[in-house]
Amino acid sequence: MVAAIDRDTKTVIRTTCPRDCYDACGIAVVKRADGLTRVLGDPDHAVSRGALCGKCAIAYNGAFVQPEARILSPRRRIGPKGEGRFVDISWDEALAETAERLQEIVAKYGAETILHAHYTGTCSLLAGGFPQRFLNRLGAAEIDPDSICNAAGHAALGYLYGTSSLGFDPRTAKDAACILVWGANPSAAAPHMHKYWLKETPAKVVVVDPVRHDTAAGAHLHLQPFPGSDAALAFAMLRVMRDENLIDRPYLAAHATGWEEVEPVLDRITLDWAEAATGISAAHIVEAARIYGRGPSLLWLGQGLQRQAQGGNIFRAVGLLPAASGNLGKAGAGFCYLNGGARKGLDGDDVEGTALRRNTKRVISHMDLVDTLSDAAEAHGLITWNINIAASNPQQRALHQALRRDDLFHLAIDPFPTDTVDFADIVLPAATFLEFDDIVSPYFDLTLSAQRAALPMMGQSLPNQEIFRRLAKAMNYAEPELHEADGPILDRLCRQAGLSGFAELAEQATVTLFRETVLQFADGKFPTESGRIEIASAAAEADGLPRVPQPAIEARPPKGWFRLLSPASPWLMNSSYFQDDKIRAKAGPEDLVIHPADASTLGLTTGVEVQVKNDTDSLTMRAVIDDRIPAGIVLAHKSRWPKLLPEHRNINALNPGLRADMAQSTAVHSVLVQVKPL
Ligand SMILES: Nc1nc2c(c(=O)[nH]1)N[C@H]1C(S)=C(S)[C@@H](COP(=O)(O)OP(=O)(O)OC[C@H]3O[C@@H](n4cnc5c(=O)[nH]c(N)nc54)[C@H](O)[C@@H]3O)O[C@H]1N2
Ligand SMILES: Nc1nc2c(c(=O)[nH]1)N[C@H]1C(S)=C(S)[C@@H](COP(=O)(O)OP(=O)(O)OC[C@H]3O[C@@H](n4cnc5c(=O)[nH]c(N)nc54)[C@H](O)[C@@H]3O)O[C@H]1N2
Ligand code: SF4
Ligand SMILES: [Mo]
Repeated sequence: MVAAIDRDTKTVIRTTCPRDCYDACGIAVVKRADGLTRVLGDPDHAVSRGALCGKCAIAYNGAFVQPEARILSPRRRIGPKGEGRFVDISWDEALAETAERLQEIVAKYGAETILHAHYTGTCSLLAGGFPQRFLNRLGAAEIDPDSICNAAGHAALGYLYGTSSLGFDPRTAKDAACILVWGANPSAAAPHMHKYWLKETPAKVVVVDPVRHDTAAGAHLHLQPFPGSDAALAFAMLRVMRDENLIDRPYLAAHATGWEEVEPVLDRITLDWAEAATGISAAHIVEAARIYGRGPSLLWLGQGLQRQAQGGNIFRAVGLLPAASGNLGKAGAGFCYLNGGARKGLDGDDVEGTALRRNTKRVISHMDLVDTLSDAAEAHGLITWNINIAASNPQQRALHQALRRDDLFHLAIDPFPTDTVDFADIVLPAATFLEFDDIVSPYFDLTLSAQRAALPMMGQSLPNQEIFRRLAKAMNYAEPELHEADGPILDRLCRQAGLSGFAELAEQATVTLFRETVLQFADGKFPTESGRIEIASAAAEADGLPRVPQPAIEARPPKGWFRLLSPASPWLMNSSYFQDDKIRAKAGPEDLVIHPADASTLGLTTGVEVQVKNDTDSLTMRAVIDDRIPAGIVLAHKSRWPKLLPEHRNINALNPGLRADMAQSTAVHSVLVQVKPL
């Protein structure tokens, strides 16, 4: 095993990357005879094949293992909020002080005035889930995690298919004639799927994305819609498919309800209209519809696609394609938003202690975080863990202002001194994934992987789950679930997935849970109210939404305005890794990509500084003139650390907190800005 690594290798520990990433790479932590440790891709892992992505290859051998980059001890704030001045204190002091402050808030104002925000810091099952046991018992109000990322898409697929987390099995790509990647950028967000999965399939790859990113550039066909116009494209493709007899009427009759309410709409759809609405040529629309409609076809539903003002409707419209063409329930067919743990048998409610939940009423969208936090009556406490809201969230300037409230008790838990940490009253040092055992359930493929303790915990840091066990003790909570050790939970999870226990998973590093390729919805059953695909949805209607998806498009920006897209950077994981010097060198200055036609109107050349502004804020950025985006759009990458930027704010300063049409979810890709030379 791992013989290829190095002759001087002393020991190799096989573990797994737990980032919020489709790939879930196998990792080999190699301890060499000369005492050096390297964190490398596991050559025996089917996805990573011996190499991590560029960002993790740097950060896991950089900031993650550098004591000077980490928080090594509990801390108490001594300076004004936001300045990041702290003194080290002991665990006992930190826990006692935290418990006292939380108890006081519970007694005076109620536990629901303690907000807690968490998300993608680590997606391993214990470090990502176990803290919820404590927070459920406490009765804190959760800031809905998915509302900053993908909640609109979940809601839309919920109406249509009854689930958003039973995706296709990627192994069926060998049987596909087409893979349609719609609003995702695998070349940045799933680099190994880009490099291997999409290259090794016999299928034609079709990409729908306003940006000609590397996956789009390498595709058989790339359609470049204007953002927010994808529902028009989906309806135009359905129209072509109908005209060419590619609608699978027997499949619809057997498995769907409401097609008859969509079909008359197709009569009004013309290619001329779709061309004008989307900016895509009629010839390309026809070609895409033919390739997809003939199938068998896989549809990868990206998260960028639904971060729009009409993102939910767009998802319902694009989600019609598999149903209408019968691209479900057979080899080489299906769609994937993500694959949840439940389909692998994992009991998330057990890990998260859902039964302990005391506050069932108050869930707050990230889009309402600033308003809630700014109101002294609404929020008395804030617990941030696995998240860097000061970098990732909208309304950045107002959020930082709200975080400065002296009457807000803020506990932050992170391995690194982020902008969010700088606002906290008490900081607790989290260990990283390299330092404790856990389980990773990849959200693209149907495997399960072990995360192993490969290095000692740095300083006094502890895994999230141990931190929350200690908090439970400090609060005198007696429920045994709050004190359950890791071992039994890890074993239980493994047994739920059909293994004998964690030892078996650790031994194998990654386990393929289903021997045969799983066919999505092979039984023709859908977990909707009717058990069928609900093209016409009473549930949507009851929520004040149209019964059926609409061929609607967002208005183009007014003259002088641009649509700002700010998707994932290949060099960052959300805001993570920006503190690493080598990563910052790779990521370069804060660039704003502008189309040559717009640049010429504005008199801009590459390298000049521009002011990017709207009613929410303004930023200074460096113009890069490039035609990988259509005119009318500007492109920047999300989430650098504000405090490491000259203006102490990042691209999220420009997001007013726009929301999609479903689930109070973010519409970050609908933000409009003006651009001027400085
Ligand atoms: N402009 C713009 N903004 C966006 C987006 C966009 O497309 N455009 N995308 C949005 C999306 S999709 C998302 S998901 C959010 C993500 O936003 P966040 O969830 O805030 O992601 P990160 O910024 O990586 O912050 C995760 C934090 O967890 C910490 N961490 C890592 N491991 C551990 C651990 O084991 N324990 C603890 N306690 N902490 C740990 C990391 O150090 C880091 O500070 O950002 C959103 N922001
Ligand atoms: N390197 C890296 N990888 C990551 C992350 C990261 O920050 N960095 N973040 C992780 C997280 S939290 C998430 S949620 C995933 C997200 O990964 P993806 O699902 O790939 O989502 P994004 O990168 O946000 O955006 C994907 C694409 O959506 C496109 N897009 C924007 N608006 C529209 C539109 O109106 N129509 C269409 N068709 N396309 C549109 C953008 O141009 C972009 O290329 O990636 C994960 N992986
Ligand atoms: S972030 Fe993704 S691509 Fe990079 S090492 Fe982790 S799993 Fe692999
Ligand atoms: Mo995300």
